[in-house]
Amino acid sequence: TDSHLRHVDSMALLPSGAGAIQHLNAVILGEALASEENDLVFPSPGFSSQALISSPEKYGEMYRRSIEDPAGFWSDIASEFYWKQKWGEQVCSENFDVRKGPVSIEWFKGGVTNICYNCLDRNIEAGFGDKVAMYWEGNEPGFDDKLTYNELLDKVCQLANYLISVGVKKGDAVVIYLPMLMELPIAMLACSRIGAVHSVVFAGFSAESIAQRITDCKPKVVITCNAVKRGAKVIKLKEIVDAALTECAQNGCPVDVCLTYDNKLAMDRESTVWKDGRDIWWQDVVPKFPTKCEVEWVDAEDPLFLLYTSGSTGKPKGVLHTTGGYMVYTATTFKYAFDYKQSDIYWCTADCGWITGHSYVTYGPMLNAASVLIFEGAPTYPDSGRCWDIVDKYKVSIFYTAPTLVRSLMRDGDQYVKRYSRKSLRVLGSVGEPINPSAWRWFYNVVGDSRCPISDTWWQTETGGFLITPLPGAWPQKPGSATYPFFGVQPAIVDEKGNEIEGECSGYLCIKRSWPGAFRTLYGDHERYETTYFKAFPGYYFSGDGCSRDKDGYYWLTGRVDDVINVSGHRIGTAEVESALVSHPQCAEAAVVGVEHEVKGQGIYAFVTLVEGVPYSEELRKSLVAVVRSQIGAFAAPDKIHWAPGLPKTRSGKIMRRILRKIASRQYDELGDTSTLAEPQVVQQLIDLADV
Ligand code: 6R9
Repeated sequence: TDSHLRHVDSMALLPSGAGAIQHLNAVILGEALASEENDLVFPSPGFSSQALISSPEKYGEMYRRSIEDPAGFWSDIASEFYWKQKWGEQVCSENFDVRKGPVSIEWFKGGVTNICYNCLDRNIEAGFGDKVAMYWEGNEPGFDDKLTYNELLDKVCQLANYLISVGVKKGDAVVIYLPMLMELPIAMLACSRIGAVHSVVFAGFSAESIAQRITDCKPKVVITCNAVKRGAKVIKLKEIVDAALTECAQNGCPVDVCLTYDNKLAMDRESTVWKDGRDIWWQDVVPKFPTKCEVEWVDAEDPLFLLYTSGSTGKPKGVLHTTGGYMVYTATTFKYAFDYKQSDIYWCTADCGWITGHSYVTYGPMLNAASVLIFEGAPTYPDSGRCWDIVDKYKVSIFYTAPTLVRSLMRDGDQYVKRYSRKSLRVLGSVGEPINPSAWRWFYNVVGDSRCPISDTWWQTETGGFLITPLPGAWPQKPGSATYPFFGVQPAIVDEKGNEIEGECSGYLCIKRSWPGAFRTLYGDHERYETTYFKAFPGYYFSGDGCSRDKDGYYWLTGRVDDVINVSGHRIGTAEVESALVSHPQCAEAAVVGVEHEVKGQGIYAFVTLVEGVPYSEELRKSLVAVVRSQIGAFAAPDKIHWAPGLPKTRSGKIMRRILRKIASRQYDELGDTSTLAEPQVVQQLIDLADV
């Protein structure tokens, strides 16, 4: 039997426990303040009674079916979407076990559909044509826009027709490098409409990073804009793309077309760098195309998009998601984890350059015909009250963000929050990294006025959608815990040897069976897919995260256990930063570790040794930081450069990161055994130079 099923059964008893009754009473008496002593935070009876999943029993029933009969469970849900042709006999076929052959995952194979059709045409047919699909709030307060589902479909079709006209066909890659304009989801949907595979590159990545991704997936077309304003700063995106395209052309990977949106609010056309024959203004061509475009029907297992993410080696991985399973999974997780109702106004602060913006700005919400807010700007511009100003302006009811923003707003003070009513808020969400209990409580008590459940959703680029998440209204929350697995998800905590551990325990978080939204491969490198995710613990998908499970069966994510750092919810491979640093002509060697950071969660701490004879200086420090900015992007810039005459290494030459982590966090009395070091004296040297 499944160990989680047993937890589910015992959870059904939770609200009758003595402590629980006390909490329940507190809720009823209106004293439901989450405090240090209360480790269970109950949804109010009013919330639960209207919730889609209103009790642990209801969850237990659905969860049980999803595990015992996954094919039946997911087919029923999939049938709510439009399929040109239904999938074959087998709803799911999978091999998770490398020992039995190549890893493969297929859902709804043989089914023919289109995700853009399901996001737009299907919803319009169901009567949502005049409903607002997207609200857009610009960087400057007072600049806004919106599109109904009808209008959005027109725009998507025009762009789709343009892409067809320049030769983009089913299966071709299109790279999108855009800020949070409505044109970004429009571009994603236009690609999926014609069966093209989009690869969105976060508009904070450097030219080198774009070039690396272009070289990997070889798009015919790149879509970008001239510039964007973020806060008070203008960022000239086209210049960055231009540098990337020049490099790609030199390396034998030319791009034919660079479609450039003219973002008039940030920059004028005349000063935009331009290459005739390759570059073309979006506004000059796209609006001339018809507003009707036939969809390209694709197999459920045809690729939908590529999204590059960091791993423990230098080269980013192209995570590949396919169409059918991803569609069913993102729509379903969105609906239940946020207790979605047609009257909701939904705002997710993530950028479409990351997976959260794919699954929970674009596809998940639009598959549910939701009204989605897209925000171009910085959340603290012009001041720290901007988010709540926006919440009140649009009557946002579901607000989904990252712990790093919660912590930074918390530090700025309650007065910015209290200035606004926020009474439209109903459900809050958190993603990207573990949310520490004190930030959770501030989010709950101050932002949500102790009324709104928080969905702390644990998932990854690879998983496509939520795997462990609260279902608000179903059960009490514990600040800092992502609570319970979503339908169909079987988590397993394993020890170093790969043995599953039962009950209250901690270890490595794995998943036992596939779920529809799982990624199918790493683009062009299935072997790396198997090695990274399926070989560490054969028979399981290994997430790379540490985790513990408490006596009530709640899951607590504890962070990455590999060489990936999580900075403000962005995954950064230590190896990527190291290789950028050592490309600096005066840097001999670099070792990067993560350190605790008050706002960002983790900060980047880099130890560097210099080329013989080069003196360390403030100027050199700056140029080391600059090299990381230019090779990866500003968000990966090290917080600290620690000059090191030598690095602690084993006799076989391996850098002892364990020791570096302790030095970085100034825990000098916890260095542990240093006797195996080739040169033990370097440790003291490093300590002496810590604050130089
Ligand atoms: C969606 C996303 C994935 C990594 C993941 C984990 C961390 C994300 C979390 C969380 C604790 C949560 N993570 N959500 N840790 N609680 N609710 O962020 O994808 O960028 O691929 O990062 O983020 O460490 O492994 P991605």
